[in-house]
Amino acid sequence: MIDPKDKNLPEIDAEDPKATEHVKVSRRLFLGGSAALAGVASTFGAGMGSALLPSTAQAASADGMVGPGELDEYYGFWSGGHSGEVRILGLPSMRELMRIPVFNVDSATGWGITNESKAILGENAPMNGDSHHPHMSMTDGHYDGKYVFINDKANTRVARIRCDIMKTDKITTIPNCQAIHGLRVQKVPHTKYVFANAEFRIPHPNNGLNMDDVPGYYTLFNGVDAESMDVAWQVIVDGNLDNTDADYTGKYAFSTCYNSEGAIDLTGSMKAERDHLVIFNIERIEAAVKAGQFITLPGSDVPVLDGRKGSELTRYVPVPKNPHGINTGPDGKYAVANGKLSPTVTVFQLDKFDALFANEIKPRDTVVAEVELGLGPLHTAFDGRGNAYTTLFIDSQVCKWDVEKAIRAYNGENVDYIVQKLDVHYQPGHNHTTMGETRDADGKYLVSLQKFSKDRFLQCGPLHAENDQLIDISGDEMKLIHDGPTYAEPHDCMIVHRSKVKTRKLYDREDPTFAGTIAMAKADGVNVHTDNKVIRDGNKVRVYMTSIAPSYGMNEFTVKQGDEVTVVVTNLDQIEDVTHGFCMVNHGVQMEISPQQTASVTFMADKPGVQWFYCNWFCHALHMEMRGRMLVEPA
Ligand code: CUK
Ligand code: CUA
Ligand code: CA
Repeated sequence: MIDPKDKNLPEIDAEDPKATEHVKVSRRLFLGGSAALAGVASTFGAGMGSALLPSTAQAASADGMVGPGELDEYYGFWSGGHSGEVRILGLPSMRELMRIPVFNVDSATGWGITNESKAILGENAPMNGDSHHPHMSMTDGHYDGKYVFINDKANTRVARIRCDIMKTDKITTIPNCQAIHGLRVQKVPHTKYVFANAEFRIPHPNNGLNMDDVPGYYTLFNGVDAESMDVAWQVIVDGNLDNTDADYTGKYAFSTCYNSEGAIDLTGSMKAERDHLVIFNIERIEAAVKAGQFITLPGSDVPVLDGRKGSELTRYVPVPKNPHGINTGPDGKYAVANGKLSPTVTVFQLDKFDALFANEIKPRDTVVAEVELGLGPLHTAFDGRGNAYTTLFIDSQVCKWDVEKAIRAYNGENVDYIVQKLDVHYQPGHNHTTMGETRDADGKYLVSLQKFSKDRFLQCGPLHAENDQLIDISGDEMKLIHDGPTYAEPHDCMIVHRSKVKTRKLYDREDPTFAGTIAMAKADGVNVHTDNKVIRDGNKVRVYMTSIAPSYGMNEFTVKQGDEVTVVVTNLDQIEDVTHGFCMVNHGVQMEISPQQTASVTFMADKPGVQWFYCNWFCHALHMEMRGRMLVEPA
């Protein structure tokens, strides 16, 4: 029997050239390991093994091609838009490696179905979501591989994904707000805060008694504590909030606003020639919280500070027109606001913000360039060599431009700051460069995320895939090298060198995601590593079983009709990639149980008779045979 304390698990480093051999050996042992099944398993297993395993674990070749069995150089974290999930792609292959359910229900893994996921989502959590902005935690402006944070615009939430297991581990609903849109992390000294913009202005209190007081509506800028995931503070702003980013000193965060007009309709929100960028002074916000200079709003005890015009916590810089993305360059000198309804980008010099808050200069003095690029600038990325890449939504182009030259041109010099325009297909939103939102921008690849694919792929009915294009930016010229169809609008992505991410191959038996379930088992006197037991507690029945390919530790269990049944499965397999499942047929429940994981699900035994359960993750030559009976005695 496996000792749960045994940490001597086959941890394999993908960078280790011996890794593949090691995995192969483990798999051969596993598939041929049972004497009784050796014939079937080894025949079937050999084929399965060679199909699943790369013959070499080499890195991508320099031309951007990644052959079968070769590993990508970068992890790309993609938002899944209104699918509510996050996806991991490998770059440069653009292969989809994994999906991480976050603000959605996932049948494959049981996210939203298992007790462990419900504990993270909350009992009555909404089951839809709209994720936009995935961003990794940083230390001193470098990705630290710990967490990825993502917003849910649909239900005003912020979630955290643990990168060691690539699963969501915390979800926070932001109070007093509607629609969290922009999200970025504090880059320096480390990600203490996740900055989250609430987009829609609402009355406060929103009790139905003041709905016509439109000028009295407001929205909030939120600082979420990255470790506890509690909302640390909220700041009331003028206008609304769209996107956000932070600087490389840790002192400032800033957000674009497209509705400085405070309008409640489209025409109204396009009236003004300029909206604004709000700059938030983090030190002053923290000091004000400490000094108790805040209010609370009904229904939460989060400190709420007033950052409207005239406040010492904020500054408002006029920016043309309905600006959208705001992006800090990797050298920390500039941030670029993208004009959307103006053909311009606005370049802010970040070291002028101190003087602005000291009232030594005027807000617009922080602007060092405001130059024309083309129609519909939405987002900007950087290559670390002084170039910026801005998506032009209406022109369907990426515009590469030289930031220093743009500043000189803005100052009257006759220089051409536009380096190249490349057609993309079609209507780009976000774009992202490899490591481009950190100090480590390496200028290798640019991903441009298009809202429309039109004629680029085989048709699949009226609903079209989006089109994510990969562009080689390592040379002087941008070169389009790949089209990648994606589902449900990945607004944003971020691209991390694989050296920054260390994921586990097997679960740690002490993993906090199932600590609650283990505690429940202990209270029932059950050791989940050794026991296969049924515990009755009134009309609640808890069924504890182990699993080792290709069988559960229990062939059958008996309950009474009307019982509430909780099935807890612990996967004792120690071999990488041998995930089991548990599905109770006709009961709407199934789940993933990866190696060394414990997972549980609760359902009503409402139908009498024989009810079969089975393993729904292909785990073995005898995977089909991995099944059992729930015997339900009629009421
Ligand atoms: S937003 Cu969608 S293209 Cu939500 Cu970052 Cu700009
Ligand atoms: Cu266990 Cu399939
Ligand atoms: Ca506007």
